[in-house]
Parts: sequence; structure tokens; C-alpha cells
Amino acid sequence: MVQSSVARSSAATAARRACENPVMPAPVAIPAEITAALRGARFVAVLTGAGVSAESGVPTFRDAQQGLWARFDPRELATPSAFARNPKRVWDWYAMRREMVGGVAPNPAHVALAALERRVPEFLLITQNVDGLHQRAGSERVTELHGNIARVKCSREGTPVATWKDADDELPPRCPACGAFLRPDVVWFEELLPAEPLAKAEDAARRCNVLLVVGTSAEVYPAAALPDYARRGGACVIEINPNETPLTADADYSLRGPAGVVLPALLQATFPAKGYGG
Ligand code: BJW
Repeated sequence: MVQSSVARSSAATAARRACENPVMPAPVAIPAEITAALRGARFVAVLTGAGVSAESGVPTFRDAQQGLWARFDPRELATPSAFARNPKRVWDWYAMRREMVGGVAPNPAHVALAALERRVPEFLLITQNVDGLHQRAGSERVTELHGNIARVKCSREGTPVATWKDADDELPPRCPACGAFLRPDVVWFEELLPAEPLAKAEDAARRCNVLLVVGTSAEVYPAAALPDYARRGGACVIEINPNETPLTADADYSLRGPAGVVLPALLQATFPAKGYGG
């Protein structure tokens, strides 16, 4: 873990103080300390994971062993070695997910986060998701840590490729420039995250006054290190997840419940208005 060099600002101190008495209320009962922290924050950052899209019908990686994805193990498929072993299998898995994502809509959690962005002076939404649902809900300040499933690139040179055709039953389509297989523009295990989005995310985690951590198992690094950066920088860290995670013990608050229920309630309690999607 990296020690933050950012001094605690007065806004961060106020946010931190507002978080000093952790309580674990029912999912939609939002403690006053949390609304105070959000209202007083100059900079709010949000880290999201697959759970934020679950209520849109996109299976999380943990759920992926059920239903439609039962034949696939994401830990086996989201790796460069899986692609090297069986490129067509990996290509098809992403093609199936691309189609699925195209057929679903943002849910109240995405809508509430887009509304939050418009309510605070400085904001960054850091997502591990590759589904583009935050942008479709209207979020603008988004940094994608693990790429985007809608994009495709050359597996040899990394060049983005705008259009492609699935012409072969046995193999993925090929790069028009060099003939290598095309692959999804996402980050697999053992691959480096894109430098600029990661730097933006780390900077936001260190400087924010409040970090919301929504719908992630908080197990995949380097994203899983961001809450620690935020805490060391003096931010109030609030987890929203129906289940406990490795972060829970260190978070200032854990709001237990689905993001599509908790986030609209959080917005409504903090900045009362209509249209938070709940
Ligand atoms: C709800 C809900 C509802 C359900 N509402 N919530 C130790 C230290 C540092 C690094 C490592 C380490 N050991 C190993 C590593 C390396 C590795 C890693 O972290 N492995 C861990 C398993 C330990 N990391 C990497 O390899 C990364 N690269 C890297 O570190 O480079 C340096 C390096 C190079 C070489 C060797 C070693 C290091 C790259 C990570 C890339 C991850 N890629 C994927 C696939 C993306 C493309 C795709 O979509 O297919 O990213 S894997 C998968 O995990 C995906 C996700 O973004 C990511 C995180 O998962 P997420 O989002 O948290 O989903 P789930 O399913 O795990 O959890 C869902 C949560 O939602 C649950 O908590 C539910 O309770 C909750 N939920 N319904 C709210 N309604």
C-alpha cells in the first residue's frame, strides 16, 4: 500500500469528523453523518464494480457460474493465456457479453451516480466495469480501469479497430493491418491497467473527501487498493454492497443492500429532489 502525501484539507477533515461514529443501519436508513459528509465534500470519488450493473441483468463475476454463463469461468477466460490457448472461445464469450450489454439498460444505481456528479463541486467515477452503462446513464466524468467491451483492438499491436466481421467459425477476426487476431479492448489478469485512467483514479482516491465503493468484491488489484489510498488521505470511505467484502472492516460505513435501492435513497437523503431513479 502507498502512503498518501496529501495533507488533510479542511473539507477532508470535516468529512472525516462526520464519519467518526460508524453505525450499521438498515439498507435505506441513511445515517445523518453520511449525508453530512457528502454535503460537506468538495471532491467525491466513486469506485464501482460488477454489482452496480447486477440490477440491469448483467451477471457479476461471482454470479457468473450460474444461468447463461454457467459454462464459462471468468477467471479462466479473462487471461492472456486463455486467449492464447483458445482464442475463439474467449472471443465468443466477449461477443456474447457484448450483445447482452447492448440489450440491457442502466438501472437506478447508474442514474443516481449520474445525478450525484451534478451535485458536487469535484467528482470522478472510477469503474472496473467494461459495460459502458455509467456513460449511458449520463455520467460524464468516468475513468474506465479495465477497458470497454464495446471496443476491439489488435492482439499484437494494441491498435484500436473500429469495425470487424466474424467470418470464420473456428477463429476470431483478424487485424486489417497485421493479420493478428482481434481481441476485446479490456484488461485481463496479469495485464497492466491503462496508465492514464489508473493515474487519474489514484490521484482522485488520494485527494477526495468521500469515496463511495459500490458493488465490488474489492479483491482485484490495483483497483482494490484505492479505498486504502482514500483512507490514508483522510477521506470518508462508504461501502455499498449487499455482502461483506475484505474492505468492510476498514470502511467508515457499510450500507448493506442493492446499489439500485441504496444509492437513490442516499441521494434523496443528501440532496432532496425528484428523479434519482429509485
Ligand atoms: C452487488 C449487487 C448489487 C452483487 N448491488 N453490489 C496482489 C497484489 C496486487 C496484484 C495482485 C496480487 N495478486 C494477484 C494480483 C494480480 C491480479 C489480482 O488482483 N488478482 C486478484 C484475484 C488477487 N491483478 C491483475 O492481474 C491486474 N493487473 C495487474 O496487477 O498488473 C500488474 C501485474 C502484472 C503481472 C503479474 C501480476 C501483476 C489486472 C486485473 C484485471 C481484472 N480484469 C477483469 C476482467 C475485465 C474484462 C472483463 O469484464 O471480462 O476485471 S477480472 C474481473 O474482476 C473484472 C472486474 O472488473 C474485476 C473486479 O470484479 P468486481 O467488479 O469486484 O466483481 P465481482 O463479481 O468480483 O463482485 C461483485 C460484487 O458485487 C460482490 O461483492 C457482490 O456482493 C456485489 N453485488 N449484487 C451492489 N445489486
